[in-house]
Amino acid sequence: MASVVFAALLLSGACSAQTFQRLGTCPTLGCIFPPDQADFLAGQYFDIRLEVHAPINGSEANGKLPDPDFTFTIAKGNGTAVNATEFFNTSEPKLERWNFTWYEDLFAKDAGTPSVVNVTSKAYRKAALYEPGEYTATLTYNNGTKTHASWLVRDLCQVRKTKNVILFIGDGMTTNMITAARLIAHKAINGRYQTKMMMDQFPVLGHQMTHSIDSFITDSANSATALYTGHKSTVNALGVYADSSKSPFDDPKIETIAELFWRITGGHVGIVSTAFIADATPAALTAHTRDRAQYGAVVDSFLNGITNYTWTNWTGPDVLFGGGAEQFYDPKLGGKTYLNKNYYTEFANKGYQILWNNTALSKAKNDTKALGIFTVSNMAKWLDRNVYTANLNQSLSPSGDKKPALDQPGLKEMTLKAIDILSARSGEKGFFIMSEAASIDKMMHALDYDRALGELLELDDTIKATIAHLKSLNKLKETLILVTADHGHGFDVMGSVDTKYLNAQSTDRKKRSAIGTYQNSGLSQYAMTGNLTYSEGVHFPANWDPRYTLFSGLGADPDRRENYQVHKDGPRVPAINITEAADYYVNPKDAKTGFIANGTLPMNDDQGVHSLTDVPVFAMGPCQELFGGVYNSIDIFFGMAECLGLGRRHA
Ligand SMILES: *[C@@H]1O[C@H](CO)[C@@H](O)[C@H](O)[C@H]1NC(C)=O
Ligand SMILES: *[C@@H]1O[C@H](CO)[C@@H](O)[C@H](O)[C@H]1NC(C)=O
Ligand SMILES: *[C@@H]1O[C@H](CO)[C@@H](O)[C@H](O)[C@H]1NC(C)=O
Ligand SMILES: *[C@@H]1O[C@H](CO)[C@@H](O)[C@H](O)[C@H]1NC(C)=O
Ligand SMILES: *[C@@H]1O[C@H](CO)[C@@H](O)[C@H](O)[C@H]1NC(C)=O
Ligand SMILES: *[C@@H]1O[C@H](CO)[C@@H](O)[C@H](O)[C@H]1NC(C)=O
Ligand SMILES: *[C@@H]1O[C@H](CO)[C@@H](O)[C@H](O)[C@H]1NC(C)=O
Ligand SMILES: *[C@@H]1O[C@H](CO)[C@@H](O)[C@H](O)[C@H]1NC(C)=O
Ligand SMILES: *[C@@H]1O[C@H](CO)[C@@H](O)[C@H](O)[C@H]1NC(C)=O
Ligand SMILES: *[C@@H]1O[C@H](CO)[C@@H](O)[C@H](O)[C@H]1NC(C)=O
Ligand SMILES: *[C@H]1O[C@@H](CO)[C@H](O)[C@@H](O)[C@@H]1NC(C)=O
Ligand SMILES: CC(=O)N[C@H]1CO[C@H](CO)[C@@H](O)[C@@H]1O
Ligand SMILES: [Zn+2]
Repeated sequence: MASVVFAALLLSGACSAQTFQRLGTCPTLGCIFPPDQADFLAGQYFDIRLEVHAPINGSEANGKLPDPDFTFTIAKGNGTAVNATEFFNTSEPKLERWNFTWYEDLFAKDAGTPSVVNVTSKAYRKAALYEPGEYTATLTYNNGTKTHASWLVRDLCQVRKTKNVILFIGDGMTTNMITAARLIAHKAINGRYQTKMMMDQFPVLGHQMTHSIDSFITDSANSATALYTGHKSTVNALGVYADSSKSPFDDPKIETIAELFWRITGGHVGIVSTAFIADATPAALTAHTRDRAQYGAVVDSFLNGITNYTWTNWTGPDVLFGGGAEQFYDPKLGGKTYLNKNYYTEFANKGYQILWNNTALSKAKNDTKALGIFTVSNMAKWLDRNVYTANLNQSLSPSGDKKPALDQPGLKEMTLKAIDILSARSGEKGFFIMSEAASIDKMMHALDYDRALGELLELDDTIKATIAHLKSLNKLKETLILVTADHGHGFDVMGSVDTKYLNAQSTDRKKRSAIGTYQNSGLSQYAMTGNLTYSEGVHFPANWDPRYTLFSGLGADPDRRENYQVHKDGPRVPAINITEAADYYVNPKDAKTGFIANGTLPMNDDQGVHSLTDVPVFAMGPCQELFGGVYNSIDIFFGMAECLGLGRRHA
């Protein structure tokens, strides 16, 4: 594969390199966003961005100035092409101009020779297509050159079939990780598990493909955009297609499931995550920005909808639970907030109860909107909250007073309370809850597999408790429950490790003899020693530090040292930079008894990376049948939207 790409590169010049792109989804000099192959929900709001590129230097330079007189038409089916301003009954947008630069390949980057592109552009805001069927959008530029985009408005049933949706996202969770979690927390006798994960008991299983629109590996921003809007996008983009302009806020937006659900049906929304709440997976429900790092603006969008832009009648979620206090508290205390405001005050002024710990969460009123922010940064991991509790002793209090955040809820407590509040407040309108186990991904990045699997088991425990709770509230039958992921990480279990033997050896090569594969892998000791009752009833390991651990991991890592033992002092830091440059080496403090394993990642990567694998989708409840089989990440949006009856064939 690599040699084919290289040969093509030699033949056609640097513009076919794929490490860098002039602009993803725009191989020609005329760009239409949404691009070719975009699918829409009938009535879903979206912006259109047109760009005409005039490369000034580099392999594509053609000596032309950017065309200010391009035209844009839309045709429904085989019908006549109509001027877009007429088609959308809007006024002609103003012409914008800018320049941007990019590198054609790594040689150009090393040499510091960027390609400069001069751009003319227009944006049509808040368009919608109501009639199902195919459309052809055509941009005509440079005296007759054309770019066509085929768009499809899917013909979905408009009858609502579910009252509620709960979407669980195990960030970065793969089937391999679920298999490993099952191994350490469920008892098996002679190759037969005696109990199952809750996920294992869902009636419908699907596989979703997670590719980006313009790269085959995705990040969480981009994949959340696909799951929530039905439109694939670019790495780091939240609820927008990425244009080439400098501003991270002017990119063409697409309405999300949360915004649609509220605008169309008046349904109520809850957002729960163990990440800092401005992180991509929660953010993508309301934020629309090219740059997922605009954390302050993301928090503002939870409360006020799209910043400075009238889009829908969004008035904030009923529930917003997670970490990330630094985007809320006063800048005088070190807060990094949007326009230097205190967002606890902003939320309180709009009627939210403000919750800072698990005690307050459990006592919170059910009939009032709630903002629960339980720590600075990401929430504490299950393993630290439940086993290595000394690690909670850090200056992470959500108030910003630099005390420790000792009384943090877990995903389960947050999700169950979200259900109580949304049940009490949404009445006949129903609710949509997104609940994210964020640190499966975060701990996979850190190669801290114990913590990652602990988070996964907490997710499973949360799903189990959610089902029981919905049953007790008599809401299980009217709630579609989906469990899925947004991308994978390279991870699997290939055997076991005799850590006692490994720790006793003095050379790296000898330490590797401690690894047992095939018949020497033996059986899981995580549930078999220690407190059996605990592990059988609750399905977490009884012993996180057995002599025989898992030989786990996979290829794309930084340099690190492996001893295959639980990291008792807190989340793992496998590699650190020891020079002025970001040039990462084995962290001398990590896994001291282990052996050095050189990585394959570029030297400036200090953590593991996402992988290509399809990820599982488990479905239970109304419309569960829409989620079986193999399909694309965007189909999850269309499945949820269809089940909630969100399509609209008239303005
Ligand atoms: C499209 O319509 C607008 C407004 O009527 C007009 O200003 C513009 O010139 C038209 N463009 C084309 C290509 O006809
Ligand atoms: C256009 O017309 C052709 C031939 O009549 C037909 O096969 C095709 O389905 C039509 N396309 C659309 C988008 O209606
Ligand atoms: C593009 O860059 C050129 C030279 O760097 C500058 O002269 C020109 O004004 C820029 N154009 C725009 C629209 O920014
Ligand atoms: C970019 O286009 C503008 C307008 O056509 C022109 O004034 C400017 O010189 C161009 N910049 C370059 C670097 O060619
Ligand atoms: C379009 O054609 C005119 C007349 O031939 C020429 O002056 C102009 O440069 C062309 N513009 C582009 C963008 O090709
Ligand atoms: C919104 O408007 C304010 C005030 O005009 C401005 O300071 C801020 O940068 C804008 N924010 C965004 C995200 O555009
Ligand atoms: C929990 O938060 C409340 C305020 O919401 C505060 O009064 C209480 O002291 C906190 N409890 C703990 C254990 O931090
Ligand atoms: C919230 O609702 C749950 C039932 O779903 C109930 O057990 C709990 O007592 C309620 N809490 C308050 C504060 O009303
Ligand atoms: C085992 O777990 C049970 C249930 O959580 C607990 O009550 C008991 O104290 C535990 N026993 C030991 C020895 O840890
Ligand atoms: C292997 O890792 C060690 C420790 O980080 C480093 O010093 C060494 O340069 C690495 N070797 C290669 C080939 O990258
Ligand atoms: C948006 O708000 C909800 C809740 O108040 C209403 O139910 C919707 O009718 C409203 N939608 C529009 C288009 O105003
Ligand atoms: C890019 C980067 O992070 N560089 C840092 C690497 O570590 C050295 C010393 O610890 C710092 O001085 C650099 O800033
Ligand atoms: Zn990640």
